[in-house]
Amino acid sequence: MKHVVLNVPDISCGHCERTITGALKDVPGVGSVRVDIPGKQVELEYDPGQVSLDRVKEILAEADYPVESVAA
Ligand SMILES: [Cu+2]
Repeated sequence: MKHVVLNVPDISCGHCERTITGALKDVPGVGSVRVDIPGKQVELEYDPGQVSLDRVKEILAEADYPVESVAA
């Protein structure tokens, strides 16, 4: 599993958190998802053999939470 932290500036509240975790949790290859609301970041684990980081970014963009940059 790879670990990544994404900067998602549109995160503002618990609703955002639920939308994001809901969009990602059932995606094959995505492990744990953590949303840091004050930090406006999404931290997740994924298996690059099953899902690409580009695909994760696409899913977030489709959920109206575009990724500004990769933090770590
Ligand atoms: Cu919100």
